[in-house]
Amino acid sequence: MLILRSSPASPFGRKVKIAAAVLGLSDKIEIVAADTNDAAEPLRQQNPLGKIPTLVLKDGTTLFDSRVIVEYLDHLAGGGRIFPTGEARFSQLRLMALADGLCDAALLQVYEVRFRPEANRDSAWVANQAGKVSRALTALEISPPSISATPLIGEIALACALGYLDLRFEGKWRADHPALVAWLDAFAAKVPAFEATRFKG
Ligand SMILES: N[C@@H](CCC(=O)N[C@@H](CS)C(=O)NCC(=O)O)C(=O)O
Repeated sequence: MLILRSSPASPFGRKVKIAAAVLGLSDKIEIVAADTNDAAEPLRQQNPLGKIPTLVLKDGTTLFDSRVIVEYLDHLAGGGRIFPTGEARFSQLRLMALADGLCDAALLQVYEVRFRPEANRDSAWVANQAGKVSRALTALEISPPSISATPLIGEIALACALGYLDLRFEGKWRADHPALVAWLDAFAAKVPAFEATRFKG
């Protein structure tokens, strides 16, 4: 059994869970919750960065980050399933980079509120992070990606990024991005794992 260290609300962990479901590997992965703030967490030995998701292999070695884990799962499933080959690979890698970067910028804003006392917060820095999210959404709204018969890694990453904005930013992105809303609805209809992995806490 593989062990996935993650938490239910993590957008990067969700990307791994959806990839596993699409590849038919969910029953080979046990999900073990990890608290990234707990200094006693074995996670810090499993991944020196102390970040989730981290995948523990059968021999005890570990893989991180989410980009490496999803590529490993694709390899286990025979390869070339959610990571296309040829030129198409690079448009999916670029889309994943954009979606993951959007998530990073969103997460940093959440952490600013969660971990920094209000008096110490830097509004210009937060606005800089918000700008990354906003520009990424604008670029995606102008040219929404395809949704492949078997969802590809960039598409999965984008769905998780938008899901994270729904979870932590009250879905405010929806009002100005109708094409992306339609894209996410179509993705959810095609990929049951999207709803199945939604954090309901
Ligand atoms: N690039 C990483 C990002 C992972 C990440 O930022 N995970 C967050 C939770 S969603 C985390 O572990 N935060 C705790 C920390 O940064 O210490 C990936 O793709 O896996």
